[in-house]
Amino acid sequence: MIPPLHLTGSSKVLVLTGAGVSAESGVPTFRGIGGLWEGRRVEEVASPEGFDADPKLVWRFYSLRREGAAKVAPNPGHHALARLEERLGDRFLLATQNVDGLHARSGSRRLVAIHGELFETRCEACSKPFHDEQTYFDDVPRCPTCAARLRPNIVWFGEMLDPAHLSRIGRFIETAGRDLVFFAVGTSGQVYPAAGFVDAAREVGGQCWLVDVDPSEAYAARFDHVVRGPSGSVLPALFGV
Ligand code: BV8
Ligand code: ZN
Repeated sequence: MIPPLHLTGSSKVLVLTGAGVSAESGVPTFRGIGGLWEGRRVEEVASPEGFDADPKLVWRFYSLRREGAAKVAPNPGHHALARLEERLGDRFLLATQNVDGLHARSGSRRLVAIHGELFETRCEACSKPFHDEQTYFDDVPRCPTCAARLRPNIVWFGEMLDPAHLSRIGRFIETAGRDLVFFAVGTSGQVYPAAGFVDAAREVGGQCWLVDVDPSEAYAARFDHVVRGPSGSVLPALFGV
């Protein structure tokens, strides 16, 4: 039973999504794979140390994910978020931890990809990120300008998130104040700083909702409402879109 969501004309909605929102599209979640990939902890592979230790292995990890992500499509949960954005306009903001590009493909525009983009590559030294759907299984690609290594444009464990992203989210929370309705959807709330957004939302008096098929206890305890279920069916019903 989904409690009716009551949005007023002044409600401002901030949504944080995690791997769970792409699960129904067929993208495996981190918790689903037990946090492991080919027997290694994802935190090790997705890190600057991991890239320095074995850049070919890390490019293999992201090349396989590029192949996987290219074969999947947005699900009704992604579409519901794009429709809610259409309805609310600048009273809506979506921060995603996902790098699979599915929110943009479903039409989301007021979107902050706080952990980077799987289909973007950048030079370690000089270049701005560029759209790149290529896979690199044989050797580590080099920058044509300065010959430094090319890397996925992903925020790895131990790396800073883009300060511009964080301040955009912080400003949204501050200006919303008590009008804020915060949703975390399909995330286990283990990775910071994203896992701390709910605390910032509570600070300003916002109402906090968690949507998850199997919410993690510790994270759920920080929310006013917990809706247990798959985002693909919960979000369209909850948002009435
Ligand atoms: C930072 C890109 C520091 C990679 C990702 C030691 C050393 C260094 C840092 C740290 C450290 N200890 C702690 C830290 C901080 C660290 C952190 O939080 N670590 C955790 C593990 C404790 N954070 C960082 O490193 C961040 N940077 O802190 O910088 C710093 C400070 C100053 C100066 C310099 C540096 C950077 C974090 C970003 C890491 N990059 N992604 C890639 O994707 O390859 S994180 C990656 O894992 C994802 O992006 C995502 O964020 C995270 C996985 O989390 P979820 O999305 O929640 O997925 P999960 O599988 O866990 O959960 C899915 C949920 O969905 C489940 O609850 C499930 O029940 C639910 N679900 C499933 N199906 C459905 C569903 N729900 C609804 N419907 C369904 N159908
Ligand atoms: Zn370069």
